[in-house]
Amino acid sequence: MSHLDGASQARIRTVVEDLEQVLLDFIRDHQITHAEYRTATDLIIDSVKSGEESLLFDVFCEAAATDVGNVGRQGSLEAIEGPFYLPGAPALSGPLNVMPQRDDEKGEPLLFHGIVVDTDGQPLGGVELDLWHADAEGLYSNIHPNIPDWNLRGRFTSEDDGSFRVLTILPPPYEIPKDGPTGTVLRALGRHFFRPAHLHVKLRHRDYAEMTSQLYFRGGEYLDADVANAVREGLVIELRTVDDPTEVAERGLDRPYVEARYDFVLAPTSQA
Ligand code: MBD
Ligand code: FE
Repeated sequence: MSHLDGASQARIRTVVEDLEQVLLDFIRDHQITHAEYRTATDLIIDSVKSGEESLLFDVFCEAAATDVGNVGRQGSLEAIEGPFYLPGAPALSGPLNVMPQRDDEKGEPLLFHGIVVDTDGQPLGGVELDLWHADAEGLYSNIHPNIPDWNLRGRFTSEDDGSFRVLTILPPPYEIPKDGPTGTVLRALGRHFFRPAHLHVKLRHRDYAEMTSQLYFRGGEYLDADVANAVREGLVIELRTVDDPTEVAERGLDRPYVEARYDFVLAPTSQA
């Protein structure tokens, strides 16, 4: 088993040889010295070893790759996964799924709901939604310290009518780790470190292509200035504040919350 299993020999030759040529031209065009070359490779190695995972590349490049995949796509838009997805999040039980959280989890309650359909608009039950996002401090469990494992990470399933509902908290705009190598690069470029508030979600069903989305909130800070340049119009959802006591009580909640809806379209495996 190698990383390149599944890629055709022709494709590998085409893209790897072109990448090689681009980098060689780059080195000559900019007269990159050996010291600069080694600085770059050390920085890349450090960014991985220091636990930033793919952060450096995800901030600079991942959105371009998802844009390529979205051209002509039949399912909902895909979005960047970012560096902090982890498989194996706790399975929640519906119909109102509650994300794993601390007793005193900070942040406004968020009810995120919608339906999952196929490309003909038929509701799809049994779709696994794998949701993960930052806490009110902008930190991710299992990545940043002093957070219970799997906090604000959970998997749940759409109902027979395609609907899903999950109760969590509204994440804030997120400052990416700025004390590591990626931060060093961004600082040197004079850029800030913020991403707009977002939810990450993957959807899976045996008969459909797995997809990765990321949703942002209308009116939020940094929508136009995402350090990862990954916001796309179709990924921005509306937030509605629910503070009518009757409506709050009907939901079984004890304080005002915000609600957001997004409907997903899954594409068949062969023609995502
Ligand atoms: C994130 O949460 C994220 O989504 C990206 C792209 C980069 C860093 C942290
Ligand atoms: Fe994120």
